[in-house]
Amino acid sequence: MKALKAIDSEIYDLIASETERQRDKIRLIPSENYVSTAVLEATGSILTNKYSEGYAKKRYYEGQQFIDVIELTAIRRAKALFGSETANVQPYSGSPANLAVYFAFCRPGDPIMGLALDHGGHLTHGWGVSITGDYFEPIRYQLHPETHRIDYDMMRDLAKKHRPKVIMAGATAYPRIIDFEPFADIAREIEAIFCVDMAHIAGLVAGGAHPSPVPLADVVTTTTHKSLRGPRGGLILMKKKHRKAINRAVFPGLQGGPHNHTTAGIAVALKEADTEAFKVYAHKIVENAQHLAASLLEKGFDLVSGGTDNHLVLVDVTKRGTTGKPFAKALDKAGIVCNYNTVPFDPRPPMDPSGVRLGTPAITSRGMGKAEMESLANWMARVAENLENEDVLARVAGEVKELLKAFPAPGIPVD
Ligand code: DSN
Repeated sequence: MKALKAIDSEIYDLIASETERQRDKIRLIPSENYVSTAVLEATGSILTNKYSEGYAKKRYYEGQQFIDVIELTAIRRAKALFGSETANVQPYSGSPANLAVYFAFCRPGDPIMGLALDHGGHLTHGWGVSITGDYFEPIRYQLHPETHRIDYDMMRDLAKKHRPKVIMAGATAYPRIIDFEPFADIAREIEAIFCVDMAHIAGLVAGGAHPSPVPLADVVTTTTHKSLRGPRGGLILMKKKHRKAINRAVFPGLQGGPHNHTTAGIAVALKEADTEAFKVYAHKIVENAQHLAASLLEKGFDLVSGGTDNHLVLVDVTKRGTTGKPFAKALDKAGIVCNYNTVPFDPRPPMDPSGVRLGTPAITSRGMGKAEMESLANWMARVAENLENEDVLARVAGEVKELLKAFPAPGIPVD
């Protein structure tokens, strides 16, 4: 980044510091990852210079000879990887992708249904502070109070009673496999649109480590940057019968020109995900999460639902005598980055809830395995016992940094 350094050393230095942070800390935020150098190169390319409102062969600006091919390539690869009838690769990210679904199929005030945010859903699944909970009538299903699994009976009963126009499945803090069939069944019965927001698990679905929602859902939305390991962006997979409504909702309904540099990065990531190596990666993510969960249980941590089937572990730290925020802050000082998170039926507020959320996509991209998951659980236990002991936290940070030297991160120079 010689030019950047010469022109703007302030931003250059900040990017350099962030690069070191990503290199020297164990990143456990389940929605983050490391993209490949190839994805970085496509995303940082001159494609950022081009406007392309519209869709391939039907644009409002000339000069689309290469952009059209890039977008069509991304669509072709998305269809092939996920087995979908068609795709839209233009949403700026996951939230605009979900908004496009509501805009395509609902009018203001219509009922929409999703998993409650404080039970692991997403803001855009109808939470009150989101436009989706304000402009529509949100119906929220929850987890079962004992099993902490999705309460499919509650979901079905609420759907029958309120007849939502869109039924949303998908989560941001749910460690278990989602059974898409009950959603598809009730959506068919009440003639609702069945949408799956698979943002967290898209990489697992691509690699065959989680059942695919694509055959059952009318529409599937996803971000491209989480377990799928692409640039920050959005993607909508859909049945052909919904193409017109969805495409119109994305553009001109919600967005202007697509971010062509991102589209190219998505295309590259989709190519990388359509390989044997990525299938191995997806299964390894789950295996690592399960090793991490087992090691944490051994160290006396409480896990929501008792474990995990996917990339994510939700830890209730109440019995360790702490809460999510101080624990996450102490972990950060110790070189382990996660986010504090509510647990189901949490009596505590979202700014200092009872849990932390951990995920294995990024550390699996660095090649970690079972032994490292055990070290991680040991460090987390040490941190929980020494929340305010700066010496211990600094010692753990040093050990973490040392370990990471053996696990180079994709896209990041070793020094
Ligand atoms: N912000 C994302 C996450 O961390 O799960 C959801 O969009």
